[in-house]
Amino acid sequence: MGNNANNPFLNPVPAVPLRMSESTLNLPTIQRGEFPADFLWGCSTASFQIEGANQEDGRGESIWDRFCATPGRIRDGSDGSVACDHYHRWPEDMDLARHLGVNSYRFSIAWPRIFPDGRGAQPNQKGIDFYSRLIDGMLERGLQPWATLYHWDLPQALQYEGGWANRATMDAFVAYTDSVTRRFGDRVKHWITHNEPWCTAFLGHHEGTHAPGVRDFKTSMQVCHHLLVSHGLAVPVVRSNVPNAKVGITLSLHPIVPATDSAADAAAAWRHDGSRNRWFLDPLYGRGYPADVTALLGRNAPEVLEGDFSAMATPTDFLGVNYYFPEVVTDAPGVRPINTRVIERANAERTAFGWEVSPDGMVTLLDRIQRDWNPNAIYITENGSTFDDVVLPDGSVDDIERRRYLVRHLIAAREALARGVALKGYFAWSLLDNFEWAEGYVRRFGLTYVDYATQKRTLKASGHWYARFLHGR
Ligand code: IFM
Repeated sequence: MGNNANNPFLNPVPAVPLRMSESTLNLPTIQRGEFPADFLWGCSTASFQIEGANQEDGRGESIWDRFCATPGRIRDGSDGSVACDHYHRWPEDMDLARHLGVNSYRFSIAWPRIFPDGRGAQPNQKGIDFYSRLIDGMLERGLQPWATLYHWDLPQALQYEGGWANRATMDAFVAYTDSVTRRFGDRVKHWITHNEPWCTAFLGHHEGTHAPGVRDFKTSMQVCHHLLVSHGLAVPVVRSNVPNAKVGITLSLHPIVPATDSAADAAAAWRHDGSRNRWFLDPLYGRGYPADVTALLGRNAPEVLEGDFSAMATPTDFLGVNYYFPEVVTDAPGVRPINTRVIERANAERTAFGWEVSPDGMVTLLDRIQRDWNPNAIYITENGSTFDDVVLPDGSVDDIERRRYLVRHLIAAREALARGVALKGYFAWSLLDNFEWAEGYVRRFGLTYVDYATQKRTLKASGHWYARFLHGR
């Protein structure tokens, strides 16, 4: 176990006096006991966002290292070279997770630590050793490991060959999957192939605001296709290497709301839903791409080879849903690619990112997923918020808004269960403040405040609340 001696908030779970009482905050009450006994409680992170040590122990360069090194790409000019220094401080971080009372922990494996050049006959042993220690550390603390295979840090060597636009990257992904599931499958039973392929495809290859910074719509559609096919190709590999495996994919999904009652906005909302939600869920659940969206795409539709649709539809054990916000959509003729525009609903509550806060939207979304695609099991694999945290003179962080956000979304989860959604677990994003991609370290999503100058971790009031909730107080 890590060194707990200097960790004032560890052991026992503190009855921290809150600066504002729950009644002052007008928070509805919710208790862990209102959820099924086998409901999974967790928190999530991702390799590039927390690990640092990007040149240590043979790790290869990733597309995000390259992207960060390109001037103007990251808002505060930062990079992931140190991040939360989790590569060295992971025991302390796993102690934190255990302290919260979660029974599962979602992390991702950095492909360039395993195959520095993207592929090879043998994996990098030091990379394997790191994750092996980390996984053992989780198990020692009673945390069920949930591993994501791809959370955006593609080896740069593969990008030189075209990255996800090249079908050969799918084969490299399957080989990497084979390698890590052979080595960790004795201890890790829960595997997520991809995290949020929409972001990799469209932020990375259409808008160019994420690595690798490509701006070409047709390419983004092909990348999206290869991500979904590679998911399907990886699933049987996981199953063959991992006894009793549970495999799924995590999507970023949104309830889509028409801006007005007009028929034009309703049609726009349906088109937008097609590109955001149905484009992913339909092929994963065996229906191929939605015909209305394919028609709209015209020459930008991806090239689909024989066998791709059946690969994409490989049955999974669960669907991971990352829920953050609804999208309000208006008809916008001439706005490429599908004549829609996302607008901001007047007077809506928002996080510091500008994302609308809508716990009801989570209920609507989960209900709709269950009705339209009927997954065996759904896990909220991410849900969380960023606000401008202030460290008070006594060193504490009283993040009232994040606490409210968390409570209200857990109430939404309870409501979804009551409506019959097969919701099996909830992972808060994130255990720690971390590197928020193009926003650098400006945005903080953690239940734990990280002082990046000293690497000191301080549980925020939201984290204290989650711990009390999970410990049944
Ligand atoms: O930080 C990200 C995470 O990597 C993917 N899902 C959304 C989070 C917040 O933007």
